[in-house]
Amino acid sequence: AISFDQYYRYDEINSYLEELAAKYPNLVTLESIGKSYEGRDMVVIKISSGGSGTRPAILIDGGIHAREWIAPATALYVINQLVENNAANSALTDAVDWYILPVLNPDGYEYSHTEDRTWRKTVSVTPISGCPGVDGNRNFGFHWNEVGASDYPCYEDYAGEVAFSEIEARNLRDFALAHKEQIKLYLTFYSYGSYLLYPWGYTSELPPDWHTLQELAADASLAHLNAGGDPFTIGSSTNVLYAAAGGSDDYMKGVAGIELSYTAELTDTYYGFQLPAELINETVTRFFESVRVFGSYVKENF
Ligand code: 0X9
Repeated sequence: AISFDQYYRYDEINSYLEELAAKYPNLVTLESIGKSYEGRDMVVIKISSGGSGTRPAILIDGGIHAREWIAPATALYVINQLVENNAANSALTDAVDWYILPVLNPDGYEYSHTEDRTWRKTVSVTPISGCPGVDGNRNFGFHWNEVGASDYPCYEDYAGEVAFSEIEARNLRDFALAHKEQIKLYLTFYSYGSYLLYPWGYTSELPPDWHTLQELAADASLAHLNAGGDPFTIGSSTNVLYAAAGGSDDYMKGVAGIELSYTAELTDTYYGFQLPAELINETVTRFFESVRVFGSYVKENF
């Protein structure tokens, strides 16, 4: 059985998803959205109690940055709760569908386990030998490479030679565009620093519906606080963190037209990227209370 006191390898995560699909065929289906650069299947789990694809949906991913291990762990916990604890959480699945991709950068995730714990980027070949990898969250094609990104392959925030140079970003893009009518909220997991961010990351200007984005984030943050978690710093990426274009969050709102788009920077700053495994459980259970708030909002408003 799965537990939340350890970090899992990519194969273990996918085995768990397969186990769920076999055990809960009425609730769970798996879809490979394509292969990663090194040929790993990128698996989205769809959690749906019915409705033939007509219900509003939430798209969640984690782990575009390899070293941010708490991100896939949190996505996995959301899956675990929606599926294996569905009796208690059925209100979240009775009118909303969930698409969850726990590891958006599987090659980098594995590399961070086997070679370099601090790896952030993908692992693709770049024009400079010895400097592989693109920052996946600078690679999306909306105001690409305008600010907070680098042209130099050796840098951590290298945007890539062109927008969507990375197959992982293209796979997520294509999946999101194929389901854009259905998806009402996008939530992407990162660490660290306890932020709940909404667009834009490419400009300090705010989207016209920023008030809705802000209020929903405040509700989600309050639920996290009430569960014993830290309050999140809430605001647009540019205004409360830094300007950085080419993020998946901006793309989902700006191009895919998904109204509600959030980046969650999980955990405080003390341990940085290397959150000890003993702290996974409290981190994911607290954040699940925020996920509940997002789920109820989509259920009630779409
Ligand atoms: O820089 C990032 O990609 C994210 N922070 S992290 O330290 N985990 O790498 C924040 C991304 C916020 N969204 C956009 N700038 N679009």
